[in-house]
Order: sequence, then structure tokens, then C-alpha cells
Amino acid sequence: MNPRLSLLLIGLAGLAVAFAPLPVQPIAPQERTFEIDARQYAYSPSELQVNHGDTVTIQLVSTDVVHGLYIDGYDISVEADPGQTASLTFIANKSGSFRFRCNVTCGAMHPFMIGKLNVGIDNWLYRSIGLATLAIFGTVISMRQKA
Ligand SMILES: [Cu+2]
Repeated sequence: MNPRLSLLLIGLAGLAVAFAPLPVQPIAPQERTFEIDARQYAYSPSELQVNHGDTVTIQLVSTDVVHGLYIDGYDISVEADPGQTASLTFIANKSGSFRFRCNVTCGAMHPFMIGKLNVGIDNWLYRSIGLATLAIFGTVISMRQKA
């Protein structure tokens, strides 16, 4: 095959891998419960991964002072008193990455008390593997062309 044509095809394949919508996978919504420890000034865990449609329960446990957890985009929040557990349940019906943060002023570093809620399938991993593979093909082809 003409090497230029091959490179063009690889370029097109790259675009497809990067931007084509993935087929919607039939994942049945689940109920998920996360226990998140809140302390000055971090959440643990600080990143949650759920699928679209899941019913998510967050049990916020405060280990020092009063902390809150507010999820951007969903506009919901919960507050936990010291040593107490507070619970928040919602349906993850919006896809994407949402930041959650403390909405109770808990100290000097309070604005940095943040975490992330990922709703949906983690596409980026697969897409980057696909792109890396194509990049290797492209390199091999252009090297052959020069040889
Ligand atoms: Cu805070």
C-alpha cells in the first residue's frame, strides 16, 4: 500500500479512536456505597468511580471537625459532625467528572479540600491505549518509508 495512504488511514483511525462515541454498554444500574473519611484537609478516598444510573450512597465520616461534601453539577451536599457519619444518596444521572468539595469552612486549607466523582465508563484509558498503538504503527510506517 502507498505509505502516504497508510499514514492517512492511521490518522483517520486515530481520530475515530479519540472522538467516536463508544457503543453504549448495557450496564445494569447498581447500588453503590462509599465510605469517605473527611479530615483536615482531605477526603479519603478522594476519587469515586460509578456508572451512569447507579444509585450512589456516600457515607461521610468526619474524623476531626465538622466537614461537608458538596458535589458540583449535582448541587447536593451533606454535612458530618465530628465523629459522626452522615449519609447522602442520589442517582448518578449525569455523566462526566464532577468535583466535590467541603462546603463547611473547616480551617485555613479548607478551599483545597476537594475530590472527584466520575460518572460513566472510564473511556480515556482505552482511547489512550488505542492512540498509542496507532502512533507506533505510524512511526514504523514512516521509518520504513525513509529506509
Ligand atoms: Cu472545609
